[in-house]
Amino acid sequence: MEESRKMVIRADGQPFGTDAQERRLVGWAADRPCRYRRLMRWRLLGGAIAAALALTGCTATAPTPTADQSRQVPGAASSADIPGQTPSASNASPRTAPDGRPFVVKELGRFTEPWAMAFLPGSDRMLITQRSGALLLRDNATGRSVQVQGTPQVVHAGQGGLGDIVPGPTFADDNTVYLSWVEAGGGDAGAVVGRATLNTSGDTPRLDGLRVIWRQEPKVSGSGHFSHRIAFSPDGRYLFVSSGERQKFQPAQDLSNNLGKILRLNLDGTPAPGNPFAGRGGVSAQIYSYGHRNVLGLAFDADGRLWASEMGPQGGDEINLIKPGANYGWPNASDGSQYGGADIPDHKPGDGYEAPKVFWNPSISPGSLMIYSGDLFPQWRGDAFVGALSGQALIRVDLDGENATKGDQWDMGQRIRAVKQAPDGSIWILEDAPSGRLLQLTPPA
Ligand SMILES: [Ca+2]
Repeated sequence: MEESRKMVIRADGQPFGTDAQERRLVGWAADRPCRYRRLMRWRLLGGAIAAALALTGCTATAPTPTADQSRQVPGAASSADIPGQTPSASNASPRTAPDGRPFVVKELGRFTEPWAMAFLPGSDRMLITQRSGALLLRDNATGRSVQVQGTPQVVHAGQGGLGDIVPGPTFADDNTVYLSWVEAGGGDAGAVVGRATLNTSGDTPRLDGLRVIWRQEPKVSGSGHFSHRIAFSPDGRYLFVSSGERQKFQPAQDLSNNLGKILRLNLDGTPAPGNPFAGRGGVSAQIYSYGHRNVLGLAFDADGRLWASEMGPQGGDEINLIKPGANYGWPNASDGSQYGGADIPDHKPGDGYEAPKVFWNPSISPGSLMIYSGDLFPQWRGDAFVGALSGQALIRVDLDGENATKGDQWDMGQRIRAVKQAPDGSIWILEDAPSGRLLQLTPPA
């Protein structure tokens, strides 16, 4: 059975429990405060894309560690800790629920190893990916989900499979969606991004005209650190993709490939004009920032700055402000250490690497990033929310201009894979589990 297999075998083939990274809840107080760096405000093309940010990683010569997968905690979800209240939904005062949290949690459904979700503009529907390759269209009015046909064949192994799903900037006009997955090639694997038209006119929804528009180059062995998160610039002109270093370390510092990078592309997947290494040609022209390890969260703030969450090695998980052309240090600098404890130089001023705005040690394993702009929780407007995998938590990060500081960390009792803001301002999260819950967070009544 596929599900039970994944509960006991890690991406690297090792059974769970043998890796020091397999952490449970991480104590907030144990974390050191983040360090700040002076940042230059970056304006690009009339300010449409204002900033970039990134993540840092570090290196490790130790043979194992997939930060993501190795931190997995086996076990199906339990709903025992979920208050049954139905949210009131309109009041924004920061009241607390009986359990002390400033939100109540409602279970909306369960999905098999869900990875990403996307609310579809102009409708009461959403798309949810399951890592094994299924794409589901959920009617949020009825709670009913149907499988979308025409999805790509994916390599479902390790951390790989079907990944992100995002409606394109022109979705309201043309139903274009962008998705990422892992494909095989030459005995190796690599992430790709494709786009297609979501056709819901018939009885069965389907993707029409699916075409791959971007690939990780080169494909390499292994099944970790694909990243393959998708985000669009606020002006809708550019496609940003995070591309993990595939647990190969040094590619992140090598500008001749697109691993360990954040890419800035046109909507058709070609390199966007004005990228910092455009003069080098080839895939180098895609690169926006580099020195990344495993960026699983990308989000623009209201002022157009790009923030990213990056999975570090042992410790050293990061929130970064992404700036074009900047080097975020992996595998040469990290506030964490190698698996097994070997040192990696910490970020320090003058080392040539962008330091994180916030870092966690021990790890919380950031698997997603969302910046809140809704009405239901007005006290959190402009703040970032991180879904923590090994941390089994929802984490709030205060954003203030180009600075960030740790806010709240709420124990959710399960690995959190995805965090999104719904059109009504409620916060929806997906658990990372063989039977992962879709949860809705709303203010207490
Ligand atoms: Ca270090």
